[in-house]
Amino acid sequence: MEAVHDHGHEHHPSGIMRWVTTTNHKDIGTLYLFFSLIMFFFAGSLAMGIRAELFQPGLQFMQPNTFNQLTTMHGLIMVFGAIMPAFVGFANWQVPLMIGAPDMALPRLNNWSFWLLPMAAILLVGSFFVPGGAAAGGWTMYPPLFIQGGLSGDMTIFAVHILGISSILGSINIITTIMNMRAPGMTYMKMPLFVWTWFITAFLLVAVMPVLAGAVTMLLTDRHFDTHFFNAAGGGDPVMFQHIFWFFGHPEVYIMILPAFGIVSSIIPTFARKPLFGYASMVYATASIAILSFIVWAHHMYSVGMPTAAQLYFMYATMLIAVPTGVKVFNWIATMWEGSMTFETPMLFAIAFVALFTIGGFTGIVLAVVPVDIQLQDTYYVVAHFHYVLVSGSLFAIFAGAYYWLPKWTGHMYNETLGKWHFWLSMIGFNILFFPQHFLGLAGMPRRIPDYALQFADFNMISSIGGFMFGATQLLFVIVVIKCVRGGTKATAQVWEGADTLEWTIPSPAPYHTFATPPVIK
Ligand code: CU1
Repeated sequence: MEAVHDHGHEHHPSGIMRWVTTTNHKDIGTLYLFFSLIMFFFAGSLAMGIRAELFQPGLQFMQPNTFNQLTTMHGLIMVFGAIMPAFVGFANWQVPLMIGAPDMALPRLNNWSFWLLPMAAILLVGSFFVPGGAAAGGWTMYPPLFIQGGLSGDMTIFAVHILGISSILGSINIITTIMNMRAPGMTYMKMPLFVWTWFITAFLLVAVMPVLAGAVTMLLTDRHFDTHFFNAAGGGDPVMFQHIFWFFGHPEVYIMILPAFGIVSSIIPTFARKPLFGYASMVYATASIAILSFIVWAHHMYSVGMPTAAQLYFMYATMLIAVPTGVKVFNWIATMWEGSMTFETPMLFAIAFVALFTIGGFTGIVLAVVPVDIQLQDTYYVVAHFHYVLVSGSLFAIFAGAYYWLPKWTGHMYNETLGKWHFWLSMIGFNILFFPQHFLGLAGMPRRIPDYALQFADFNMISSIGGFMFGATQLLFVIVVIKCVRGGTKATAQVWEGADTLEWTIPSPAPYHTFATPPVIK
């Protein structure tokens, strides 16, 4: 019998070929996470350029067109290159472990999903260096501006196509894995919340990435074959692009936040030493947010001249999202309530997430109000709003998850002192950077301009100082990761005192024996 099964040694490529040919979900997760980190620093350095230009009025050390390209590329690369791949990296590492699967359902497709990304990144980053300037249209790629220009716009469009293919393939893999490869006994309502949030996110991606692909394909044919989809002179309608783009764009916001909810819902119970409060309501709230995200898109375009009835509809529908989101915030607070909390770096980032993401949520409700939005649209208030959602929301959750799972991924504890410095400097730098932008927006400072009137000078300088502080602080994170990968204290199987070894596959809510102190049932 032995001989029958002896196929000799399997061939395992080493060096770079290991990473090119890998089908292992952990390897691919690592690839996604490192790719995301590189893109984060590239897009972040563009933001440093933006804050340098806006440090004082009248500086103008770059061409206005270059400044516009910085905002476009900063947005596109952060969204598609940094935030989304980071969450896919978390999914690759954690989803199979959490549901007790040996790997992803489609390992070769998984490899291809990742390796499409560097190709898209080369196109996207390369579009920056070719003649054109069409990429100055902003990350939303609105016509008519985006219809003009040369090669750079085509490269951006093609990059978006490839990124979309990568996202769709990755999502099919995640859905297939979760539906088919759960360990016996792992019913849907026992899955850890991180798995649930990614399950729902994957459906959002499959639904809306083709919509974006359609929108940019129509842009492409408008650019080259005069199809006039969005050209009013040829009978087309530029507003139609905005409708199609935001039908993708609003669910995209939730694609970048639902996995963050899942990460935070994993971390808070561990460091509060209590099971997650309201597990089922968390699942239903996530699903409600996902469904509502499809029917609110035109809140991004109140000023295009929609009828009042449509404006009212989109206003009330948008406000409705605050209900399931509020359920989540209260559940996180209830989880911490009377818990025996400790404040290691993952917990600090998770708590900051709950506090600061909620500020971004509140300003979202402010902006949902039609007459308010008509005043504030295209001002820095909007910039402040979505950076509270995406930086102190998505990014802080990514940091929280990275610190939480680094010991699991590398086998070593990270340096807690450096982690805490990273957290506090990020927390302070972030708020100095973005809080004053609310005031700038309320005072009427428009977004996407390379210069501004004198009355905006003070808050811009404060914002830029916060920006440089926040940017420089992120180098600490790289040091933490490198030190952790290379060595350090061996991580125990338990890792965190609040969670036992079963933490990686336990159903959520966890059975009582998962926690150091059993919860008191009153
Ligand atoms: Cu939206």
